[in-house]
Amino acid sequence: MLIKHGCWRGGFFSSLFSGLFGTREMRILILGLDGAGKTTILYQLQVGEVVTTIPTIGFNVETVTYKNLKFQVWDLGGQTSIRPYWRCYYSNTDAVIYVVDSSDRDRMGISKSELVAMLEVRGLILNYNLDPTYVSEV
Ligand SMILES: Nc1nc2c(ncn2[C@@H]2O[C@H](COP(=O)(O)OP(=O)(O)O)[C@@H](O)[C@H]2O)c(=O)[nH]1
Ligand SMILES: [Mg+2]
Repeated sequence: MLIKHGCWRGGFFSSLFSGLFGTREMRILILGLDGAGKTTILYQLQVGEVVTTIPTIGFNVETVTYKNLKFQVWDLGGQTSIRPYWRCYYSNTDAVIYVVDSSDRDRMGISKSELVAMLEVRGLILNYNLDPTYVSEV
C-alpha cells in the first residue's frame, strides 16, 4: 500500500522493480480512489506511455507496459455493480499496489471499504509500505 503526500519511501519502487524484472511477464494492478495519485505514480516512474482505455465493463483503465511489467490502473469507488468482474482481472495478477491519499480525510473510510471489498473478492497478499502514523486511521 502506498500513501501519498510525503510518505513515499524513496527506495521502495527501485527495490520492488529490481526484484520484478525477469523474463516472465508480470501483471501489476494499481488501485485506489480517483484522485489518490495513481496516474502520478506511473508518470513519476516514467515507465512508458500511459494509455487510457474504456473497456466494456464500464470504467476507465490505464495501462502501461515496461519491459516485462504490465501495469493496469483502476479508479475504485461507487462502482459496486462491476465488482463481480474483478475476479476475472485478478486471476493473472502478480502484485497489487493500493494507493491512499492521506490528505483526503473525508474519503478515508471509503478507501478502506474499497480495499476490504477487494481483499474479500480474492485473498491477496499486499506489499505494505505504510507510514505508521496513518495505519490506525486506514
Ligand atoms: N501533494 C501531492 N499531490 C499529489 C501527489 N500525487 C498526486 N498528486 C496530485 O493529486 C491529483 C490527482 O492525482 P492523479 O495521479 O491524477 O490521481 P488518480 O486519479 O489516482 O490517477 C493531481 O492533481 C496530482 O498532481 C503527491 O504525492 N503529493
Ligand atoms: Mg488516474
